[in-house]
Order: sequence, then C-alpha cells, then structure tokens
Amino acid sequence: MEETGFGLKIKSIQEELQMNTSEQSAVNEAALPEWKTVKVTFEEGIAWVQLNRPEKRNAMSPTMNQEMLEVLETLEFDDRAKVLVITGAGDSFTSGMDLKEYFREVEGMPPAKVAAVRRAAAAWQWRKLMHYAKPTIAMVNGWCFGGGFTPMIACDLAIAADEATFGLSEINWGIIPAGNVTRAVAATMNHRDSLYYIMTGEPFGGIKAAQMGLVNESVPLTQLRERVVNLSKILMTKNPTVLHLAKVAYKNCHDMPWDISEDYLASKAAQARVTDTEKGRQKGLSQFLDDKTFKPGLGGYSREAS
Ligand code: ACO
Ligand code: V55
Repeated sequence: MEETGFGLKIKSIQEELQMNTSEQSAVNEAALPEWKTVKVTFEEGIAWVQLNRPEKRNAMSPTMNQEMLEVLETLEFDDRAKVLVITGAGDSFTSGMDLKEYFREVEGMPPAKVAAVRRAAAAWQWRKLMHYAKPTIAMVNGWCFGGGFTPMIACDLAIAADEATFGLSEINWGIIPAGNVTRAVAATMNHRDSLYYIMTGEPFGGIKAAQMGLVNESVPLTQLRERVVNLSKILMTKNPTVLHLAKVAYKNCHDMPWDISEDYLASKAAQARVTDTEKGRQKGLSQFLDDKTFKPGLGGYSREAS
C-alpha cells in the first residue's frame, strides 16, 4: 500500500493511542505516593483506605486532612479502586479532630492560615466524599468521635462493629460540634437522638448506631471485614455510571421541593442514558422483555451479555 501522508498520519495516531494506553496502565499499576498518615491497599477492586495514626487513635491532623484529599483525588483515577472503604488502623476508626495539631497549635496562626486548615478538613471530609465518583463505605472498626462523624456520614454506606464506640464528645471538652458535624448528624439521626447525643456527649456502641440509622448495620468485629467485602462485591456488580448518578441524585434531591426534584431527576435520568457507555437500560429492557433471562425485581441484568 502506498505510503500517503494521510496513511502516515493515521499510523502515528495509532502509535500514539497505543502509547497512551500503555502509559495509562503504567499509571494505574504504579506504586502510590508515600503518605505518612494514610495507608492505601488494593484487593479485588476494593481500595482499603486506612486512617493510619494508630498511636494517636487516628486523630485527624492537618497533615492527614491534606493527605486524605490527595488520596481521594488519586483513587478517583485509579482503576484498581472500584469501591472505597474508609477505615482506621488499629483499634480506632478515628478519635476525631486532633486536639493538639488541629486545634491548639492552629489557634495562634493568622486567620487566613486557620481558614486554610479548616478548609482542608472540609475538602475531603464531605465536599469530596459526599458525591465521590465511586461507591464509598465507612467501616467503623472502633473509636469514632466528633469530627469523625463527618466523613463517616459522607460515605454512602456505613457498617460498624458492635464493639465500636461513637460519641459527639465536643460538649465534653467545651465546644459545639462544628466542621459540619452537626449538619451531618441532622442528615442521618432523628431530632431526639441528635439532641440527646449532642447535649450529653454520651458514648454509644455500634448496635445503638445501627438502631438509630446512623450506620446501616452493626456486626461483631470478627465479621466486620467479611461483611464489608461482601457489600463491596454487590456494589461492584452494578453499572458504575448509573450507580454514581443514582447516589448523587438521592443526595441532591433530599432537600429539594418536589416540583424542582421531579425536573432534576428527569434530567439526571436523561444524563444516565447519554453517559452510560454500557447502555444498561437497553440491556436491562431486552434481557427482561425479549430474552426473559432475568427478573429486575430479583437481581441485576447481565452486564457481560449483549
Ligand atoms: N487528638 C489528639 N490526640 C489524641 C486524640 C485526639 N482526638 N485522641 C487520642 N489522642 C492521643 C492521646 O493524646 C494519646 O497521645 P500520647 O500517647 O502522646 O499521650 C494517644 O492518642 C492515645 O490516647 P489515649 O487517650 O491514651 O487512648 P485510649 O485508648 O485510652 O482512649 C479515646 C481512646 C477514648 C479515643 C481517647 O483518646 C479520647 O477520648 N480521645 C479524644 C476523643 C475526642 O473527644 N475527640 C475529639 C472529638 S471533637 C472533634 O473532633 C472536633
Ligand atoms: C469540629 C470539626 C471541625 C472543625 C470544628 O466538632 C469542629 C468538630 C472538621 O472540622 O473545624
């Protein structure tokens, strides 16, 4: 075949595409950056994100807040992470904000610096986490106090150990639950329970957290990991595009008037049809109506079959 200028151009684009593909997979298999206060490991589609200062009960320091934002931004583009599980190293989920590094040591700083430290906490704890592109599960393995409620609640789902201990301990040391802790509590716990725990600072366990709907479930610590792996596997069978839109739609429409919400949800449904590259809706309809190979009421369509 004649080597036209056009042919050469096509070849070089193909080469470029191949190069990009291999570069891309190189990125995805690359070792992660070294984080001092967070540990990330991959296992069968799950990214285990461990708050990792066990000697300080995983208290959230300014460094950890900065690193957690980087972790979330990194994992967003890493194919090894299909589901994120946020948990804590050792016997704690997190003891909340670091009273030394996040409060005392920041007190004397200029207001702009204080604001930057507060902003970095909010950046990952709810701004980034709330509408995260991938499903998120908080695995509450132990202590969960104060500021720890915000990321725990911002995760889509939460599973606790019966042995875990929760508490809105702010009142116990003379502050109100800020950093959007109170807002997160108001989104998940009822009026009486919220005020009871905000005002008493009384600790409570995983079983109580599940009874109040603060977490989805509580299981014995020995079964916690297995339950979270099983839940992650269920989420991994779903269409990721639709899964993301479904959770964002739920979280956004929660506080909308009904007429605005109806219109918003119609737009989101249309968005799903446009952006869903695996065309789940079409597959689902034809596998049920034509092939009769599944029943949507009882499980998901086959994402592999055409
Ligand atoms: N901030 C800073 N340091 C902390 C925090 C915290 N939130 N939590 C624990 N640590 C440190 C301790 O100071 C101690 O440090 P040291 O070894 O250098 O002395 C170390 O972690 C171990 O803590 P202990 O208290 O010895 O651990 P123990 O297992 O006995 O108790 C518990 C754990 C119950 C979590 C206890 O540490 C505690 O009450 N921590 C504070 C919980 C809290 O109220 N957090 C703030 C919520 S409000 C907010 O987040 C805005
Ligand atoms: C708290 C948490 C904050 C904050 C102020 O109540 C108070 C806990 C997450 O940040 O800035």
